[in-house]
Amino acid sequence: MNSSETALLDIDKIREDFPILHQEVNGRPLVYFDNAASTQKPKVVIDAISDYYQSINSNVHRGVHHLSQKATDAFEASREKVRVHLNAAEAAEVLFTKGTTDSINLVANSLGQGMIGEGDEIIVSQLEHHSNIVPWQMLCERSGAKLKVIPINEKGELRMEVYADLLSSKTKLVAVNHISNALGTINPVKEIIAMAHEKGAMVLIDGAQAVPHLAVDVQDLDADFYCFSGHKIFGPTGIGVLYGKRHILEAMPPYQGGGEMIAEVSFEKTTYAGLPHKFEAGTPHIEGGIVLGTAIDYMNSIGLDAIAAYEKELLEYGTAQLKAAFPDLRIIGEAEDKTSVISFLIGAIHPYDMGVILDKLGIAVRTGHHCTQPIMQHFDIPGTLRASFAFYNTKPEIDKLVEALKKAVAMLS
Ligand code: 7TS
Repeated sequence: MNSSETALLDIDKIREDFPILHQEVNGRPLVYFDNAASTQKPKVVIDAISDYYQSINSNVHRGVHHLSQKATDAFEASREKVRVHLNAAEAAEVLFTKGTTDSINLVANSLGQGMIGEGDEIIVSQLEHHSNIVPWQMLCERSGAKLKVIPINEKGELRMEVYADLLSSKTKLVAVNHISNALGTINPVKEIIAMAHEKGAMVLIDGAQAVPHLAVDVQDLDADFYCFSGHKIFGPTGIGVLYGKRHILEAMPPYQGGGEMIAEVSFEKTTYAGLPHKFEAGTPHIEGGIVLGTAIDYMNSIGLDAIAAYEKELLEYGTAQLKAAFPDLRIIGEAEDKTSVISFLIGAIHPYDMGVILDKLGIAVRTGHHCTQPIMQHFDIPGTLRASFAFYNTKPEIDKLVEALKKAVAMLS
């Protein structure tokens, strides 16, 4: 077993699947630690995009001809793959969207047409990405509903006792993430959902950071809505998923009008298509939808349990190495239950300055507020340096990060 191989996964073999990883940046081998922002794509995914255009490219759902039927079959087969992956009860509950942001906006806009109004309350948390805050603020502005916020503790965990107090018969919807992109905190979403349901509220789970790292079962969670983005699970950009329970989606008015989402159109009256098409107006991202299925197959070929176990190893190793190397290290987000994200600061050095030097040394990390300004406000910091690991990352890469940080600290102190 060589240095980058573990008992769990053959990392060298996995890395061969990702062509982009084998390049130099500023004369150094690339170390890609910005996986929470977007993951790299395996060759099977890249090839599947090209195969689509070389063999079956055609518009879906409308044509009687051979190519259209092929494309439609592949698109719908992929919807079924997503259904299985999330353990949804039926494929019609799986809507293709542009991504997590689009999924949340769909729900907010649709519920805003009469299903949430004056006097109602929506609960989000302080751990949310802006895309799970702003659409709800906009809905509140339009509808007169009120936004309530679950605060966090010093470890970056949700304060569940405050959540219990915020819930009431006025709560119509709770919208929280499964895993925080900025801190890696894994939230107790099953408990959050059960508590909301006791008050008769619906729950939307933003799973953008969960689906890349762990197995999700929407029926076991009893989530009313669950969403994620293709580009964060080793698939294409511009495609994502909104899962919703059938009876709720059926009660919701359509979000956008156009082709595909109708049953019959006349100037007197238009009737809408059934699920999932009611929420998929216009030509969808066809190859994105199809290749999302390829990405899911790829993740499953490695194994979600093995991925989670190996990433935990990376998280523990990275945390220990950083702590050992820098006495004035401050890790932001030390939840008991977290994924492979390390957000940190060293001394008084600005994260941006450090990020620029790391880039010169071939290391890609994210610096800033990570679209989670309320978290930064809580910790009273401008932002963090964030290293986020995927299963193709290695311990020797973490060693390189530590060495590069030592150089950066020497230059900037
Ligand atoms: N929710 C969470 C928890 C996220 O991490 C992100 C993106 C989004 C929603 C929005 O996803 P999108 O695909 O619709 O853009 N997170 C990040 C990040 O951490 N750095 O860049 C994007």
